[in-house]
Amino acid sequence: MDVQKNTTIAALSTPPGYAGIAIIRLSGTQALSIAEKLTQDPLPPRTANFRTLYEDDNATQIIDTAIIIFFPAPHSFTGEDTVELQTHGNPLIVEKCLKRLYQLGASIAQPGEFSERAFLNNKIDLTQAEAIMDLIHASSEQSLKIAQQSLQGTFSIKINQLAEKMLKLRANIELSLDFPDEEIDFIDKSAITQELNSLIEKIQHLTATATQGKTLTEGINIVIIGEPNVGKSTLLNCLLGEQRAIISPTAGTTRDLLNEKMLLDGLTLNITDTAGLRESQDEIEQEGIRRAKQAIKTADLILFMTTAESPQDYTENQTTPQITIINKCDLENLPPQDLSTEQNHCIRISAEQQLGIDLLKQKIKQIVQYQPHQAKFSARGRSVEFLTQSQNHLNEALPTLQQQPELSAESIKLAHQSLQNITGKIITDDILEVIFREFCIGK
Ligand SMILES: Nc1nc2c(ncn2[C@@H]2O[C@H](COP(=O)(O)OP(=O)(O)OP(=O)(O)O)[C@@H](O)[C@H]2O)c(=O)[nH]1
Ligand SMILES: [Mg+2]
Repeated sequence: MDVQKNTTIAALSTPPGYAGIAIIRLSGTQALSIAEKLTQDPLPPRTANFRTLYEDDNATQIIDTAIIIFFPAPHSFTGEDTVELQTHGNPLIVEKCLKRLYQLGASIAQPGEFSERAFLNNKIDLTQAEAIMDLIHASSEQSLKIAQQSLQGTFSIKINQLAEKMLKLRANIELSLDFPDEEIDFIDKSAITQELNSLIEKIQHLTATATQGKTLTEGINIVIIGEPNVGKSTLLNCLLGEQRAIISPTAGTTRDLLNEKMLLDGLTLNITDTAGLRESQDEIEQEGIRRAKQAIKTADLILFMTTAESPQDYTENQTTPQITIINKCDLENLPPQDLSTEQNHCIRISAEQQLGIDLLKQKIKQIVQYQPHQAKFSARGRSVEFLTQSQNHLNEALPTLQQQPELSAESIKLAHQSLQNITGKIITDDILEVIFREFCIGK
């Protein structure tokens, strides 16, 4: 871990730019002494201290006046001594102030380093750290609400309760291994089987709830693909309700990937419009097609577009859910319609005339099984993967329980470890690095 606990970090925590105030945060063992050198005046704790900030040791050059609050460890966000400086919101003042803080011994904070320190000092666990990010970036009422829940620990509590039950169950099984020949049956095997089944049921339920939380928190990645000129960009514009992409009757108009977000009943759709797929000699278009194929790989849902005049199939994708969209129904005088079968999702629309768009939206919600009321807390894909992994280990524990209980105990141990990855009780430095560096500076 590159976080050295003895360093004191400083960064602007409010957005850069012009504003009423700007908040600069300092955290670490030197936070107070550095801040007192900046003000040349003592700073009593937990008080709104009105002070002058100086550029030099002689207190001749004034940077600004500010409200300064000192939060002594461990009662601060990071768990370390923390000082918050509320200066006037001018980027020049902020720059001068930070420059002076760095001169006095503070280091430049990495993105997410304040939250990382809060995690390392056990002020929050990993799901709560992620919830802070989700809270800041929530784009709908519902996603805001569930991020608040996770920040307050709703998700962590459920994980910890399950983890506790797993530990107990494993201990019971191991107890039976230690006394195999005892007359007293230390464990009632049927009770243990029952307990394991109940755990499996609970984890299934939690995975389902977490998946809803993940869908609401992260949104879903939708990629629009198809041959040139079928109306992909027209559909993007129609969904967004604005003329975002260039539309033209010339085949091969779009080359770059166009990413846009929209909300569908509180659900964030990250939509990508792509270059039309065809054999091309044009180098730029070839690159566009390469990028389109790359985007397909990370999609949660593919919208394959074709036309009512000559409907085509797209069978290259076998893994990601797909909706075939038959566009330009107006040209054939056909009504918009849901043409889905058991095997295929298919909607006929006219993107230009805006016909059938609601059918498409319904279909999207159906495919991602969007049930916002079932989302109780925010969650990340990472957590859902570990929950699934944990569930798989529990399932493995069931068949061996009677004959080889030691194998069951081992599977339950692995299931327990998967859960600990979610809250960060076991975590490697490189994973932490990935999680926290996605935060913004000053958070
Ligand atoms: N009649 C009719 N025309 C449409 C419809 N949707 C799109 N078009 C027209 O089809 C042409 C191509 O539309 P685009 O949205 O640029 O198609 P695209 O699939 O993005 O094409 P590329 O970017 O070249 O791959 C334009 O002239 C649109 O006005 C539709 O529903 N009905
Ligand atoms: Mg286009």
